[in-house]
Amino acid sequence: MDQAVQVWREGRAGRIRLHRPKAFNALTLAMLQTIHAAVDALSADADVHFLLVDAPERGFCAGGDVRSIREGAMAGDRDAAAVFFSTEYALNQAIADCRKPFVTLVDGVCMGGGIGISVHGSHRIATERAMFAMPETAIGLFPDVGTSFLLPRLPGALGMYMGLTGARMVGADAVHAGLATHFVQSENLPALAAALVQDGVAVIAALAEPLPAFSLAAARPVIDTAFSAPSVPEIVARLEQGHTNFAQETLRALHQNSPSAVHWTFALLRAGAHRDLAQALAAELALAQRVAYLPEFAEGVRAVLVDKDRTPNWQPARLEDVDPAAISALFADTPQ
Ligand code: QUE
Repeated sequence: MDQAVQVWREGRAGRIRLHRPKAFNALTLAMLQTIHAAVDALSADADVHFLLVDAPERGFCAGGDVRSIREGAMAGDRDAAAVFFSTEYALNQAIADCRKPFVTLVDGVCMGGGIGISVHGSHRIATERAMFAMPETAIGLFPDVGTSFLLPRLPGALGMYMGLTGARMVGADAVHAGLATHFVQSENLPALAAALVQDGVAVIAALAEPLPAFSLAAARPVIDTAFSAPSVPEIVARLEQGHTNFAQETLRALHQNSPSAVHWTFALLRAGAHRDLAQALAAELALAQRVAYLPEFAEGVRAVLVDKDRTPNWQPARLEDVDPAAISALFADTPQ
């Protein structure tokens, strides 16, 4: 068994613990396979009332093992992306289909693949240290793991805002945004976990704490106006008219990400509003098999995770220079 994932039964809980601390629990192919087998086995175990996923040493999970996908793609392995992403998305669907309560304790970074392990479950408990984000446009990829279904269903235009900019939802903001379902202080998480194991998921509602205000409440009008625009240039135009500090910071964030990735993410999230989860995952898989072999993805992972210079050489370098026909062509073999 894969040592980066621990699986055991405890009281009423079927427990799954992520344990690859040196990489912020980024999900390897072997981890995905182990988690999926555990979800199947615990779901079928009559003594297990609910599943409980946590990662106490590292908060939660930084994403997928995109470094190894990049290496596979650069080595000419035509199946690298298909094998990894089809395994990951099948797990996301299995979590959504799980007939028992599926509880995640998020006490730190929860990005990309980590969101795919949490948001499709029934109970997502965030502490003030929880940090939810879909930052894939920063590495020349796109929001996947079913978030092309999820993000369009968040309040207002928060999902398009998160998907294009990579904006983080910290602590209670994750609950306001619809990513998490309950909030507790980090110091109370061990007591909540102990009560959960002993008494089951009813304790979550009893021990959840009052929700602090949404830190983005004042920015919602700007977010909703700009990110509901019918095109990327129109989003930029509306932010430029915004003049607030928030609008200017959002523009800066948008311009740091891969311009091509911003465009293909916009198209994916627009279409995702009309898909169910299975259709969204199928569309993501088709797109991932294209995007993982583009220079943009290799360059983004290089700049953020390999060389860590955070100065990617995007091509084209500006949003207005992205060719709409090149973006459309990426969706040529996307189902529905
Ligand atoms: C976008 C991403 C990821 C990211 C950063 C982004 C991602 C991912 C990691 C990551 C972080 C720390 C690690 C690691 C991976 O960072 O998917 O192995 O130690 O896994 O901007 O999509």
